[in-house]
Amino acid sequence: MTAKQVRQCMIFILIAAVMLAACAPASTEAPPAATEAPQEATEAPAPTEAPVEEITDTELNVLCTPQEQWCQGMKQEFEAKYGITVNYVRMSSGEALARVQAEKDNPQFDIWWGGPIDSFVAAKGEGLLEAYDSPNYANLSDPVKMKDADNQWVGVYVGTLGFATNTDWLAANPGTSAPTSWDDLLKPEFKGQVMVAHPSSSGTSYTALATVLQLRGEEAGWEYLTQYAGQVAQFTKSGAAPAKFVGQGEAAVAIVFSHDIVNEIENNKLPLVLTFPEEGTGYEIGGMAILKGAKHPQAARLWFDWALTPEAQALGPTYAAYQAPTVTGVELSHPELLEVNLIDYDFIWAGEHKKEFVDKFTNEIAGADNLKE
Ligand code: S7P
Repeated sequence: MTAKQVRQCMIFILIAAVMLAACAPASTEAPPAATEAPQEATEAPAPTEAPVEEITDTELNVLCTPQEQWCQGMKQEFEAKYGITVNYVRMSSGEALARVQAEKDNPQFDIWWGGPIDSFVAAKGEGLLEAYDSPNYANLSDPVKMKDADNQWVGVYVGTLGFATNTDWLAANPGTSAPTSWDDLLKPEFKGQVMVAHPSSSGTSYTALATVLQLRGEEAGWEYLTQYAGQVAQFTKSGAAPAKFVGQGEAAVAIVFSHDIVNEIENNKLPLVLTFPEEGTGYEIGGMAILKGAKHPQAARLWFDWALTPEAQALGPTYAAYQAPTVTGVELSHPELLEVNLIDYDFIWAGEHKKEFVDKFTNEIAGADNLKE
C-alpha cells in the first residue's frame, strides 16, 4: 500500500466508527437528577458500584461555543432534568479561549461545551483544564481519537467543513459553478465574493486554515492562504455567519461547517448549494472540558456525564444542530456530511500551533479589525 492509500484507509475506518456508533447500544446512563431525594440504603451496596455523590451545587456556568439555539436548548434540557440553574454565554471559539486564558486565576465558567477541539488542546497546554475520568467515556465510539489521553477534554460531536454557494448568484453569472476544490476559490469570478470568519475569533475559520496547511504543507499552504484572503469580501467574527450572509446575497461563496450550511438550507430556506473540496476537507471534533478552578465542580461533572449520553447527543437536531454524535446509540441525522473525502486532520498539531498560526495570519495576511457580526 502507498502512504496515501494507508491514510485513506485510516480515514475510512474513522468514518465507519462514527457511523457504526448509530447502531451500537450505549453502555452507561447519566447519573441521577440532583433534585431527587437521596435513596435510603436498605442493603449494603455491591462492592463494585461507585457511591452516588450528593449534588449540592444549585447552578452551573457554561461557556457555550455552538450556535445560540443549541446552547439555549441544552440549558433548558439540563435544567429540566436535574433542577440545576444553567447560566451560559455564547462565544466563538477564539473569544472563548481568550476568556478562559484571561480568567485563569478566577474562572467565571465551570464547563466549556462545544467548539473545535484545537482550542481545548491549546487550553490544556496552558494548564487551564481539569482532568475528569467520566464513567460515560465508555459510550464513546472512538475513545482514542475522541478523548484526551489525560482526560482533560473529550469530543461531543463531529462536523465537516464545506462550501455554501448562493444559487441565485450562480444563475446570474452564467459559466460559473459552485467550487469543488480549494483552488476553485481562487478563480477570478470569486474575487471579492468569498466569505469566511477570521481565524482569530472563529474555530471554523481556524479549522479551514489548519486544513489548508495540512493539505499543502506549510510553505505552499501559507502562499495559498495569502491568495485566498485576497478573494475575501469581508471576514466575519462568527464561523457560521458567512452561510447566512451568502444566502442573503452579500457574497457568492462561504466556507462554513457543513451542518451549519444544512441548517440554512433546510430550516431558513436560503438559496444555497453545499459542496466539498474533492481533494479533501477538514473536520472538527467539537470539544468539552471542565475548567480548572470551576466553582461548581459537581454540576460541571453532571453536565459532562450527561453530554456523553446518547439521550443528550440525540437532542442536536431538535435545536437545528446536525453534527454527528461521538457516542454510540444515536442515529445520524445527516450521514452524508461524513461521506466525503476527509483529510487525516491532526488536532494535536493544530492545537499546539494555534497561537502561532493565528498570529501569523493576523499580522502578515489579514488583520482582525472590523470583523462583520
Ligand atoms: O454549532 C455550530 C458550530 O459550527 O459552531 C461551532 C463553531 O466553531 C463556533 O463558532 P466559531 O467558528 O465562531 O468559533 C462549531 O464547533 C459548531 O459545529
